[in-house]
Amino acid sequence: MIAEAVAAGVLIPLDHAKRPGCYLHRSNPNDVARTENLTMVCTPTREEAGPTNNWLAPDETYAKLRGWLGGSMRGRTMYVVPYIMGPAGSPFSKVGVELTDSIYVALSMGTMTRMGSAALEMLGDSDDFNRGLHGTLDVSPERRLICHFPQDNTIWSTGSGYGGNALLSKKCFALRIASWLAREEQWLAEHMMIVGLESPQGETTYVAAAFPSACGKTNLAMLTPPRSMKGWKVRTVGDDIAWLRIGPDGGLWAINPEFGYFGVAPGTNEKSNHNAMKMMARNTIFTNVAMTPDGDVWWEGIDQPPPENLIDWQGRPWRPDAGVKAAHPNARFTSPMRNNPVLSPHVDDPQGVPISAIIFGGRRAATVPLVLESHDWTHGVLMGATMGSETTAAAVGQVGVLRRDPMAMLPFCGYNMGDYFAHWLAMGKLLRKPPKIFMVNWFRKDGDGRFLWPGYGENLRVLRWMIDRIDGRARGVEATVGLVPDPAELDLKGLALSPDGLRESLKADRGEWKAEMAAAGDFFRKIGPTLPDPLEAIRHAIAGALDGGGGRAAGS
Ligand code: GTP
Ligand code: SPV
Ligand code: MN
Repeated sequence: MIAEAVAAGVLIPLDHAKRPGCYLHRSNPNDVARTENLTMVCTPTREEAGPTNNWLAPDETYAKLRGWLGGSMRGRTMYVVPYIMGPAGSPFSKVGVELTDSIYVALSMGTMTRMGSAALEMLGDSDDFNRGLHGTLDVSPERRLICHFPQDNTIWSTGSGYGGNALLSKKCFALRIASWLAREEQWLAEHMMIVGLESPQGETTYVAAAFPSACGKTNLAMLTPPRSMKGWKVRTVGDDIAWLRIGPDGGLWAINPEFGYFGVAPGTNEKSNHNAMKMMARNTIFTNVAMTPDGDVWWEGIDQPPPENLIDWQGRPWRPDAGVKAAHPNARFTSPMRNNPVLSPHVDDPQGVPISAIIFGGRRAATVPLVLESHDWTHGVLMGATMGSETTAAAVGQVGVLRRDPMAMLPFCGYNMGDYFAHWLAMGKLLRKPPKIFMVNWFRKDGDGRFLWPGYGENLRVLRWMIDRIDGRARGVEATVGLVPDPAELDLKGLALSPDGLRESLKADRGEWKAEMAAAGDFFRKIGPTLPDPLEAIRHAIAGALDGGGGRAAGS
């Protein structure tokens, strides 16, 4: 199939001495990221999809897409792609079958999922599988729609060949449809990375983090500890999606349903993510990166000067003074997880790994401190439900616009957002050993627009404070909107950070948080009648405490 894709010009071989088994794919320039405005939840009623999703009526939508798809694969090869999300045989796992006329999609699914006979074996005679139908058509935005039919466990996607629009296992099944199934079956399908943090004493703490697209999940999942933290080991379980269930111990257990990483290339370099650079040294499909004249890859932030005669992501000659980017800002690598040098040995465990902390975070130039701990589960759900983040190139549209992105699931929740919040609260009641919930922000800026916190590997310092809180070694300081670290509780050895800079990054400013809680209130009004009362009650109490100058506002 690779040879066929090369012959068809879908894949361009890279230099196999430098990058064995690696290929470049250039997508249609009109098709370079998820299209949220063309993504639909097709439930019988509009209310089931809720106010944050685009909705279309199922019958009419099936009919319309049937019209577009009819005959569209004539003369093309149709690939039948059976796959498992999750380890084979795990009670967490689910089977899907995607029909696609894109060889790029079929090959990518082979890296991103456990594809092939294992899936057919697991399925057996059952008809309990996700039905995915993907037709590339003529890659016209006029005939592009990504439609989810949760009641039918079905996804039909047309007119796009890119990432989350076309690899139906990923956002479409493992998040939108799975979130629907998870509510029915009392579990959670979340846009979260999963990582194990092993202390020098050999104790491993697992945390799961929900950040919006292109806000740092892959990087956090495979970070290299700072030099001063010898003896700490970071082990990746997942980099994008977590399926979480309540275990026999009453705690939350997580698997990564995927088998590979579809990661953001720009900004990835030896310093920021050494492990990712190693991972993509072989058996990787690069999409929309720039190509060097000697058959290697290049992108902005790779930390190497661009060689002469670079070819840009659209296949055109590029020069540094061209004033345009050589790689698309949403250029990606598709690598097998087995290539990750710090892959967790527990990644195939059928029962998953036990989660001690859930972390919410976004891209916030202001307001949100480096880290904030919630007072309890309900307050933590409020943190997730009201989190904001600046938009990125992972989706079509303006970049850098602040929007509410609850639990990083705004584009991925397959049902009514208010009902989703209620499901989170209900899960909290069922958990006898709930994880702690934190919020983080690696992206706060100073007055000159520079990041206050160095980020990447240094983020382990923040994760260690969380572990100290979980194990009862750190106390934290009450800041009305949550608990922040006492600066003395952070291990800052070997880090060049001014005391002023640290104070600035840890600050929860009363005025900024009043505005934040007001914005949260506006968002809650948009959710409408399905919004659970306890969330509005805590939001109101915090807003009141900020007004009145009181101390602790939220709590059980
Ligand atoms: P999706 O795959 O779209 O869900 O993205 P993601 O959440 O996995 O984000 P990823 O780790 O790929 O990071 C996205 C961009 O943010 C890349 O350009 C990174 O280099 C950059 N980034 C990641 N972590 C940090 C950090 O701690 N600080 C700063 N300043 N940038 C970061
Ligand atoms: C994201 O946008 O969150 C991604 C990339 O992980 S895509 O698969 O295109 O959705
Ligand atoms: Mn993602």
